[in-house]
Amino acid sequence: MDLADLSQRQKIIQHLEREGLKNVIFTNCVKDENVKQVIPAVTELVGSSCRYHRGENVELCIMVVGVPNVGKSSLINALRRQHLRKGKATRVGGEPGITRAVMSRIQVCERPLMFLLDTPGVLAPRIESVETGLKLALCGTVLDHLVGAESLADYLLYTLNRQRLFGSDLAGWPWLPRADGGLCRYVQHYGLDGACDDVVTVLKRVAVRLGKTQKVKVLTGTGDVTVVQPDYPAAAHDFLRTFRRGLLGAVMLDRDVLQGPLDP
Ligand SMILES: Nc1nc2c(ncn2[C@@H]2O[C@H](COP(=O)(O)OP(=O)(O)OP(=O)(O)O)[C@@H](O)[C@H]2O)c(=O)[nH]1
Ligand SMILES: [Mg+2]
Repeated sequence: MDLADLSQRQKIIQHLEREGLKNVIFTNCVKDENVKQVIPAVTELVGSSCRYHRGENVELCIMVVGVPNVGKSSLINALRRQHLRKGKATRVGGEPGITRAVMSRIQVCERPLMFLLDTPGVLAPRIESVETGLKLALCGTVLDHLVGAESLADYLLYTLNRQRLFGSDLAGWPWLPRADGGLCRYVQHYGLDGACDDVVTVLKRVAVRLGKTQKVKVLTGTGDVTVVQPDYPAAAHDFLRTFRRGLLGAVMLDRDVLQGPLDP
């Protein structure tokens, strides 16, 4: 909830309900926001399901499932912090594939006695479209080098521009209504002159600003010449990392998927 733009919260919930997903709780597992709502909601759901009456065992054992790198292990650790005042029980990390096997059950609550099973992230065997794949990759569900950091940076720039989240009064397209409320977006963050839809130009500026340049020897007819080139891969990685840390502001990648008119 701290990284996604939830201004269309109701539309998101309606969309998920149409897909058969109910009881949505938006959480921030780093700052433990809304995490306390999870156990009462789960207890209520299990209690009201017919499977609950199978035996006399009162303890609950729940499995946490989801795409890679979405925060499954962080949720388990956050629940332990909140309900048991205990530290980390499962490893978390900023790339997919941190949890590699179904782990032994971890206690997250005393009353009701609840255990959670951490599981490795899973993706659907077939991703419906290239764009869905790019969105998933942008969220770090696959390793960046499998898609290519520069291609991902290009898609990120396209998304930010399409949603008009460039964030500067000097932005190159002043005739478009602003959607970002003046937040610090990529134009300010990297000190650009304005919005730009050419990823090479943006990455060049990012590289120069970060001092990520490399000296390359170029063979010419009159001998070797050393030229300074922007380090495009390093700039692309920085652009992606900055976006994933929320420093370019909250973004809702699935904005185009929501039905009905959007608020400006
Ligand atoms: N900003 C933010 N970052 C989060 C949140 N939850 C988790 N993270 C970060 O997301 C990254 C992935 O978290 P994990 O808990 O390892 O994700 P996972 O789903 O267990 O990942 P796998 O085990 O690889 O499938 C880590 O860098 C976490 O710190 C959140 O609510 N907000
Ligand atoms: Mg994990």
